[in-house]
Amino acid sequence: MAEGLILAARGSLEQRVEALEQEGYVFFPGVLSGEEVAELRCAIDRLEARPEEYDRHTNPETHGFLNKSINNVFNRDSVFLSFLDRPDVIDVVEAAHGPDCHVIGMTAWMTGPGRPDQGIHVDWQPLELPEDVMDDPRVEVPVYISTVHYYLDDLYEALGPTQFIPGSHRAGRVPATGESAWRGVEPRSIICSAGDAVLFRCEVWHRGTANTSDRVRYLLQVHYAQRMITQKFPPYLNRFRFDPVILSRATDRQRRLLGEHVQGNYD
Ligand SMILES: O=C(O)CCC(=O)C(=O)O
Ligand SMILES: [Fe+2]
Repeated sequence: MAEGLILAARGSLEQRVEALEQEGYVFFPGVLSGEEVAELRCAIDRLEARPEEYDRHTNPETHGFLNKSINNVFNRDSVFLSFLDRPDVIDVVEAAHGPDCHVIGMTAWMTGPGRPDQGIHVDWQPLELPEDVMDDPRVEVPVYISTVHYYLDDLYEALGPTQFIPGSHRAGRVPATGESAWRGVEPRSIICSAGDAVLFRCEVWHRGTANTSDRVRYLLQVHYAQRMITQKFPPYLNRFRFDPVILSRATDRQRRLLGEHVQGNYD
């Protein structure tokens, strides 16, 4: 069984940003109340896949397991709006990506029994650098993209927790196929409680693991980036439309995170 990920809560903003930069992830215990977790799970149950928005919904009968992933759920139900800028989490995100950062996606995800292990991967490798360059303490690669996972279950090994290899963003490269450790550090499972969250940078090596339980795992992912990195709101060629009722409920900060920027370079 994989060793558990060290889930140290960091007390200050500086410590949280440092953990994201140095370890590749930062843990936020108890961000959501039990009621919020229950409300989100119900909202996720209600969502229906729209293929033109690149949603997926496969069933055990046809594909061996349930896999429902719905994109940009901030545009589906106003219950998701507050996940654009949860207190504490958003402070770390803005410190890492800059005060003009934005959301590039928000995915609600249900993974059912039979979901297999993912391969160890990075979500994006912004640049590749030789290991000896990465080892030089003067080299600090900016955090270009990060993702926060809001876990909506009490995690245990059989439910298929996410695994991270702490520090592996400093590899300066993507893992080779089948490569399952970096410098002797094995993937560690995030065994946390419903309502906890983890924010991680895109180049940390990680994976989702097999669901060998008889239950469905519920997860909300929010993806953030520096403003210069494009938002991913399909359907493309300007066919994505914000829901006017939901948008009318968004705060100024939430609107900026959704892309309402002041004019800048290239605008
Ligand atoms: O399912 C998970 O816990 C992680 C998923 C993931 O890393 C991905 O799909 O890129
Ligand atoms: Fe991933």
